[in-house]
Amino acid sequence: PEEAKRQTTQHPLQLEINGNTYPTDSWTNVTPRILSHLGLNKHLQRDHPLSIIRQRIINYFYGAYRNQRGNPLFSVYDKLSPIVTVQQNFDNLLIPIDHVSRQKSDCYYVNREHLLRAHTTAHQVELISGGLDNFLVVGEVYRRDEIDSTHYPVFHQADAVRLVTKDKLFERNPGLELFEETWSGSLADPKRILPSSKCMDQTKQPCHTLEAVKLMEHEMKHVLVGLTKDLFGPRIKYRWVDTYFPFTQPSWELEIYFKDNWLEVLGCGIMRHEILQKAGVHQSIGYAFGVGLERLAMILFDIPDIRLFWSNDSGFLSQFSEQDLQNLPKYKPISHYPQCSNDLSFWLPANVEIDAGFSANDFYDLARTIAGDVVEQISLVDKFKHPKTGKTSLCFRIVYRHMERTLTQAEVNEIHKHIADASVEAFNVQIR
Ligand code: FA5
Ligand code: MG
Repeated sequence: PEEAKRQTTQHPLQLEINGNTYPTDSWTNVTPRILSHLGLNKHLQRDHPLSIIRQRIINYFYGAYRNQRGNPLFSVYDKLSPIVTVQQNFDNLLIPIDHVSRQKSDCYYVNREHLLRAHTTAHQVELISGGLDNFLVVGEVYRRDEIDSTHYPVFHQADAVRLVTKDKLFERNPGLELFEETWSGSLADPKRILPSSKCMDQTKQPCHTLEAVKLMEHEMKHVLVGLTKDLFGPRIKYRWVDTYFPFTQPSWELEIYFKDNWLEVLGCGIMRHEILQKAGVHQSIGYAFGVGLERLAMILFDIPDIRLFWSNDSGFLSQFSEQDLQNLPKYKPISHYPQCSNDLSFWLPANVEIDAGFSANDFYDLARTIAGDVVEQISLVDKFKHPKTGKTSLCFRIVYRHMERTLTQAEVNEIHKHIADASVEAFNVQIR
């Protein structure tokens, strides 16, 4: 009975995640529901709006920064495991030991050492230590939060880091320096994580020269405004707001005017030099930013509710396509009445094949003509050629949904039968 009670009221003694075993402890607060999001990779799912946003951001950076040979400067990491250490998520980024973002009430902890990353910035130091100087990290992040139209406990971020050396930054002004002459080169021990000073300080870090910081700030803001205009068009209304992050100084947020409100879409700043030093970089200055993909996608596609990004409803998913990334349609609200899906299989006449005597579009038109708007979506789910007769068989999945009420299965069956009959009539097919 003790064991049964422990299992229902507490966590198991250990958690098995992605093939790794983690002992649980008093910090463990991940739930099976939250863990079920691991590996869903919505940002990599073909035609998903988050994947479209990911590709638009990556393509923009590929275009904005090229090396002398014309190749993209940035590399992309979009499959890193979301299970990170407290050191990666907080300590490495100089997040004060008493910072609210570390609390159990704000994060999903696997145990006192490991958590589901609360931001993609968690990977910054390991990638810089590995020698990278221009990179993007894309992935889902986990934060304990309410579930409403703009908040969901799992959402996606893209983080970027760009490091530049003195020679590169001052190409046109040789002789200028990145670091103040008076600066000794040593900073407070980055391993000592101090309690927060809780103040927003927009002045430059003491180690940097003003010229270096101003040039980096200018380049970063220019690129981020460029991204914003690439996504939302040249007339988009935006503003920069001073802010505080423990890992950047100075720091800003970019807000975009959307539906009569200013919506914060990203945080950014000049990277704290202690972080670079700890990662083995001593002769560069860097900028970094982190952007929320859902926020961008909601603006870009006019998606009203953040929960829709997790929907498997084909009425939602079928509206987006990565065929033409530059020409993206606005989202059309789907009704909330349930879907009903019926398959229709038939043999094409002898010697007729798809795109040779029969076109799927003709079938779609016919179905629409017969059934009207209760047809939400049709897809060709199977096609094969009979080895003996040489005839082609097609199977179409038709998803029905009424905009104003729940359709009964009997009603759907009747409409479906009409479509089948009309297909026999129009295309001389044989229903299977
Ligand atoms: C961060 O997460 C920082 N790591 C960003 C950063 C990176 C700053 C590198 C400087 C350098 P913040 O918590 O503000 O910052 O989140 C960044 C973005 O994620 C927000 O601007 C917003 O677009 C998105 N975001 C934050 N919380 C949510 C949420 N609950 N739901 C949806 N999107 C969110
Ligand atoms: Mg913020």
